[in-house]
Amino acid sequence: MFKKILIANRGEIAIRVMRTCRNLGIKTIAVYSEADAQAPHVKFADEAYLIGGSRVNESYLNVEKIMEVAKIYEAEAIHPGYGLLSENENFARRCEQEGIKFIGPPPEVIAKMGSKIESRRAMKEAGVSVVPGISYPLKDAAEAIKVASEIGYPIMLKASAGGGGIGMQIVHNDEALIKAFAGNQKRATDFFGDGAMYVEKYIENPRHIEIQVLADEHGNTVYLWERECSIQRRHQKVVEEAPSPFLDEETRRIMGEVAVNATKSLQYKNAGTIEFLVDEAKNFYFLEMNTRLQVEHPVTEEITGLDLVEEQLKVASGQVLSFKQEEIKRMGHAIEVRIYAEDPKTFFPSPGTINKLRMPDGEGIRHELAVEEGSTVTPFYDPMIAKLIIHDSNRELAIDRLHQILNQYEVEGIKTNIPMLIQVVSHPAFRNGDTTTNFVEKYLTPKKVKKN
Ligand code: MV4
Repeated sequence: MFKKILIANRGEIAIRVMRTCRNLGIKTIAVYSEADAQAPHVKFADEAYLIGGSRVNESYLNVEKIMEVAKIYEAEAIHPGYGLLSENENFARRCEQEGIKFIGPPPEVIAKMGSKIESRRAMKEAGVSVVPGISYPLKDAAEAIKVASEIGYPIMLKASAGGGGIGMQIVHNDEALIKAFAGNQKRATDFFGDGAMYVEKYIENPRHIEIQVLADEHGNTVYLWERECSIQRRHQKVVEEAPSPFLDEETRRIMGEVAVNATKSLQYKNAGTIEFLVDEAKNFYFLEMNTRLQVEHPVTEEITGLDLVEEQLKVASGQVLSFKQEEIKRMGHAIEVRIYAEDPKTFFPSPGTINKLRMPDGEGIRHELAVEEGSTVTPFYDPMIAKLIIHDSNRELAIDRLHQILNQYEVEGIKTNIPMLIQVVSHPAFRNGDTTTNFVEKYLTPKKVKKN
């Protein structure tokens, strides 16, 4: 096992990774920006080094500076957390070249999964069902129209380098497709430096269900059940839970086995997630593979009793997976909500100083905090300030507890999305498991009322 690692991240995930390191006796190096001089992750680490200005390009994305710190202070490995450099193949390769272990999959796999077209092709080859569509870049709008006529409208025009809903459009007819083509290509080029696009059949009312996989460096791969993350707002996840209230045992097992086979065929290593769209008839289609530890990993930890960061560290240091598929537990139900510093009316970030932060503790209640009382939320970074994870013996009880605890949260100085979270978890549709990707639109968006 490693003796000392660097955590190339900030906020709750940096602290989360360091907590496991501390349990395992691994020394931690934090890096931080000027804005983060007083941040909790800096205080929590064994050593911490300033790497640049407040903007991420000057600090948390500053590869040269991070590598310099890693080498001088003798980090054996780097954990990238999520976001930032976590899915940057060049960073992973650079670590490899410097003889520092990147805690994640090999750079070639990161690159392949970063291209939606290539990942579709790889998954198809591995026998995974993908959404009907094409797995090569479109030449022009005329070709797009030809493909659309074959698969039938509505379709989705997607950027191969896309993410977070950018470079993605639903299209209902030829005329709209001609319009969408040029605009979407420009957007993709502006955002990702890559205008390559492809077409998929549009799946209506889908659920987003993802399978957690874990692979060691000796060919052993397992799946750690699923997470359902269908409830999102503008491609930002709001609620994540495990198990999915929608899946039956048979579909669950098949999805897990498909995910493991795909992971093996990619020669994937470390923790990863295979995302599926699941339609109303429970057909599932590969969507994307995330080559990192995800924000919502705690719900998987709660139901399996595993520590995913510990497993990542073990396999990255060359250890063999210590359990078999049949030994993986599935206990009760876990739900995570993300607490953001945002104005509940406008949904814009709400920067400021957190004067008060109180929340109940207890059995089955887990907080992953990015801040503490007195912390300042700045406009430089993601405004997520905490995650609340509830684990109970079944979904009904977990929802009841979650509702109660959200009501007891006391946050002063900034606005938060807690009112919106309470609306979701107290909604009868949520309790009924009607957790499709349209949830927020369908149940929480106020309808315009006509006045007489
Ligand atoms: C889709 C889809 C329906 N059909 N693809 C959204 C983010 C990006 N990663 C893929 N997304 C979608 N792709 C086809 N062919 C619907 C979505 C989608 C969605 C997916 C998962 C969770 C929430 C979503 C909200 C809107 C649209």
